[in-house]
Amino acid sequence: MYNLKSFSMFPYLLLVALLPLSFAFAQVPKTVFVGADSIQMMLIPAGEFMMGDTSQGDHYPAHKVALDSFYMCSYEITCSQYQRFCEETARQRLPEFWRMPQFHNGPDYPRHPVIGVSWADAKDFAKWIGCRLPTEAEFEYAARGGFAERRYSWGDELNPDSANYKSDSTKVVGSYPPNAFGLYDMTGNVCEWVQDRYQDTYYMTSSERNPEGPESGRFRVIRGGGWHTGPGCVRVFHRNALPSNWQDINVGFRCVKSLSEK
Ligand SMILES: [Ca+2]
Repeated sequence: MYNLKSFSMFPYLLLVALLPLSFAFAQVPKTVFVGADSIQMMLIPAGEFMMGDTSQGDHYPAHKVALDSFYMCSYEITCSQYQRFCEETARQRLPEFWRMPQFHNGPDYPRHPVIGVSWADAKDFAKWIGCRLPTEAEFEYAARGGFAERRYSWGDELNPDSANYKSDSTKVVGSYPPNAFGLYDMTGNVCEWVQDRYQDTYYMTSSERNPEGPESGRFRVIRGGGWHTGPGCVRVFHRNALPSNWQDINVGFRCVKSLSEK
């Protein structure tokens, strides 16, 4: 039974109980750097959002998803970062379209996003820097930048000044303004491989918490639209997919890291 003395102690006990929790959050930096090239990653806070859209398509139905916090690369992985990976791991296979100037891919374009990499290439790079590919849900949540029910990362109107799409080539990463999470080119420049397999009806059965995609399927999801895609593909909920061994002029990637991963 509580007496007056124990009741008066309650605020102090609560403070003592919460201190470790607040201390833990205070220790989480907003920005971290990974790999030999000190690749910048931003903290994406845990939260819930409505994934998908109410219109017809494989992005239907819109459904609630809850995600844990994670770090995500501020920029798409560049040619120079991928070249270093190939050199330091003695990788036998370079990307497709490497040293082809018309695609701005290779050592002459160090700050352009690397293209011509397969899903496995992207996954290997991510592992090399102690990271992984984002899940499809993590990508859409991060691309929305905390904004719900928007058609594009920047709002509801298509704006060619906000992203590189339907153009002649990739551009130097970060050429357009970042979104509200401090991430660049989540829309456009290159489509980006994510971890999940593709299934057009997956949203009908997707789990609500930290979904990781269907368990089978030959195709892997690509997200965000790229320089070589039209306006429909830059919608923030738009889904697309390719065979996992495909190497494309319009597809690159970026990485994420869970807070629990060292
Ligand atoms: Ca992109």
